Amino acid sequence: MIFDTSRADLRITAGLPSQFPRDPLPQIAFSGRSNVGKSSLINALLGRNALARVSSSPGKTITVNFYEIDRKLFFVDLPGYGYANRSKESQRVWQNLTDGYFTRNPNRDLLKLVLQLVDSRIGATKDDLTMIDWLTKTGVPYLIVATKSDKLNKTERAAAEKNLSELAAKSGAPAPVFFSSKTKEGKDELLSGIASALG
Ligand SMILES: Nc1nc2c(ncn2[C@@H]2O[C@H](COP(=O)(O)OP(=O)(O)OP(=O)(O)O)[C@@H](O)[C@H]2O)c(=O)[nH]1
Ligand SMILES: [Mg+2]
Repeated sequence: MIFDTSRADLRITAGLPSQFPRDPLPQIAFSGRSNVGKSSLINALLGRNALARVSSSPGKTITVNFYEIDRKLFFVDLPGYGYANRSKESQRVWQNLTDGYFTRNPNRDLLKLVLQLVDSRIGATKDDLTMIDWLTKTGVPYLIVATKSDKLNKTERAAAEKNLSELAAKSGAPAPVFFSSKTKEGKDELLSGIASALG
């Protein structure tokens, strides 16, 4: 599918699964830890500076944000996980929304691809592994995106490539894509991965 990334708008900010859109459009979801770079990736893919809010206070907003692209598809910014100072209540809200997105989403069959973000400097955390395991088990197609690649030196890059490639191979996922919202490394590769997932 060819889509015009310059035609994009925030359509829905859902705090409850009942607010998820019913429009029969394919969805591409962005999942990962709070602060991993989900909103920055969405902005980079859409060639915008500030459509998706880049947070100075990570993990504050617990919403699922649906960006409608060219009236053809949704980019879905899922709430970040692994935020250290999260209260029990906000953990419950996160769980309800995220479980809701994957299990009670009226358009679950239109979810074509999950971009599972992992901070390339930190590597996969326990929460990332839980998410990857879960995506593998449910059979949702997903791609591991190693974010903030501009922050790695050569040695760190080689180590991150080795670790994340092994993780992807073990999980039956495609090779990870290294991405930087600063240098735009990986942007074209991700856009073509999204286009091919849309068929
Ligand atoms: N150097 C560098 N910094 C980045 C990159 N991507 C994101 N950041 C920074 O990391 C911080 C978090 O980025 P966001 O895009 O808001 O992360 P998020 O995953 O959307 O965070 P939440 O919405 O809180 O879950 C911001 O300070 C960004 O400027 C990158 O590729 N390189
Ligand atoms: Mg964000």
